[in-house]
Amino acid sequence: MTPFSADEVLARCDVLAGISAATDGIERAYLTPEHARANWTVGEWMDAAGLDAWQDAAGNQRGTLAGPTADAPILLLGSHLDTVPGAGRYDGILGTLLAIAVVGRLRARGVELPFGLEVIGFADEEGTRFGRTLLGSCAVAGTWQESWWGLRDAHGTTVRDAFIAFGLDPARVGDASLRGQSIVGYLEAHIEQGPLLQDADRALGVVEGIMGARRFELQMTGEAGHAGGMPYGRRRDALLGASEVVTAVEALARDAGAIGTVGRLHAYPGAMNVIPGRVEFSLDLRAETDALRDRVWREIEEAALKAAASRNLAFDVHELHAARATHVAAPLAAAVEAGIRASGDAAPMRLLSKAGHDAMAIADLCDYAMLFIRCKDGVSHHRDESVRADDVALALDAFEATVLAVADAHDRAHD
Ligand code: HGY
Ligand code: MN
Ligand code: MN
Repeated sequence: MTPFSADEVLARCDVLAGISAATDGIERAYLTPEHARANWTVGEWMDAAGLDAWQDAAGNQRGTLAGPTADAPILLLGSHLDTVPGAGRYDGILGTLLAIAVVGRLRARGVELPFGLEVIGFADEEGTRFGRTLLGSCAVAGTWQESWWGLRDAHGTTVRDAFIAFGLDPARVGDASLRGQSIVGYLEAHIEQGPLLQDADRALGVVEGIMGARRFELQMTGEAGHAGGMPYGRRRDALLGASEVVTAVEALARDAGAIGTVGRLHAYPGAMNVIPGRVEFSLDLRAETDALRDRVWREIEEAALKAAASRNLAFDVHELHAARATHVAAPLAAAVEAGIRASGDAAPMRLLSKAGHDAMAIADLCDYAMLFIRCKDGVSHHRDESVRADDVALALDAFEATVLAVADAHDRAHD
């Protein structure tokens, strides 16, 4: 197989797909044995591309290529290596492996850049294990929060204990941060996770910005009771209250042009002949602006309190995650556009990302831009995620040309 080719990138996606805690779709969560194996494997590929591979203090897999001088700035490239449960093989993974291949190609051609390069395979973008997303990229951005040490996974293990079990020292998490360093920007390639490129018959697109998101754990509490004996008028059925919220989420978000999803719901005690006394459920809420997202949340909360009051239930809210809507930096987006043009598309399509990305955390550290790659029927967060090999070849050309365009712009600015 040709080194640093699209075929090699795709074969590596297949290799990583085999590093999974589950067999029905891929599952690779933060600070697990699968995470360690993926980092090790990707580290080998980083080394082969000429990068110095290392794992940082938050478990991100990084590869560094020194710049022309000791004080040269660095351009960051990357995406994430963790997955949702039941994942496909390209979300995050493809962008990380494209970045490594681009570095390999530039080195093989002896290209000299005016900055150093760092490829980062972020360790926790999805928030699969601890609920709070973007832990890896926040560590790199220097925005790690002390309160996250106490977050627990489904088995009650805290982030702190998981760090120690993984061989990381919680006291050193700050070492992962790039704050204070001279950084040119961050570039991320990612599958679109929506159908717009396919519908427009485009292989690639340039991202304009990323929707703001909030995630909540919600709870309705009523009273468990006998499914036969307890008359309707005296029931305090928490699942009926939660169900009203689930449908209100769709109606309110849809009307407002936002997106709301209840992806998880557990009723307790969870028996066929017991009225559900308590329900825990999640809410993922996204919108183009933070103001819109926050307005829709207030409407959802109001609807939930109303449903709770009418059924004599208690409604509780725990916010797990909030990420502001961000916009790409125009000069870096222009480089992505130039990259796509160099790959043969004279008028690149622009899109807003409805999916979250490490770039939204890295936006607190430096400018960013993103390249989107068509995925079949927009399917993602599903085992059937699929990309075309010719699209990946175009993405590789475009991403390499993007780095060269950033270098040109950097040279022009510093001449
Ligand atoms: O959920 C998201 O938007 C991302 O795929 N983590
Ligand atoms: Mn994802
Ligand atoms: Mn992703």
